[in-house]
Amino acid sequence: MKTVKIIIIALLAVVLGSNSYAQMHDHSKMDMSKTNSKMDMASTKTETIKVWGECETCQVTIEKASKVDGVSKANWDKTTKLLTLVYDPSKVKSDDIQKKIAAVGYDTEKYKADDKVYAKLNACCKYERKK
Ligand SMILES: [Cu+2]
Repeated sequence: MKTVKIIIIALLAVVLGSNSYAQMHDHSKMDMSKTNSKMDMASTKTETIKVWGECETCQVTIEKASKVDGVSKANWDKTTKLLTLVYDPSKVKSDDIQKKIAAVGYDTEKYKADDKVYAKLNACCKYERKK
């Protein structure tokens, strides 16, 4: 009985594992076409802006701050420091999103975070500030 359970669990793990892999795989493939069709339909804009930051905590904070009304996608890469935004320009402006990010302590291309807010960031998040 015990062995059966183990086999079932092992099988489940394999099935689930390959499933999520397939989904991830499909997702990346579909992503391009999705973005394109979305652009045609709802006239969304894809924009990449530089946002200064350090780690995963920064990523969470930056992406959370970016997701204002009209933003359908916000992905920040801690290595490249690039934030990819997909948003509806009729609802929100890039500047508004950048202001939100600056408000939580992160410098963007156009807006600088308040020194006081920056000072309150976690030690690991103290990125090197732009001049
Ligand atoms: Cu951080």
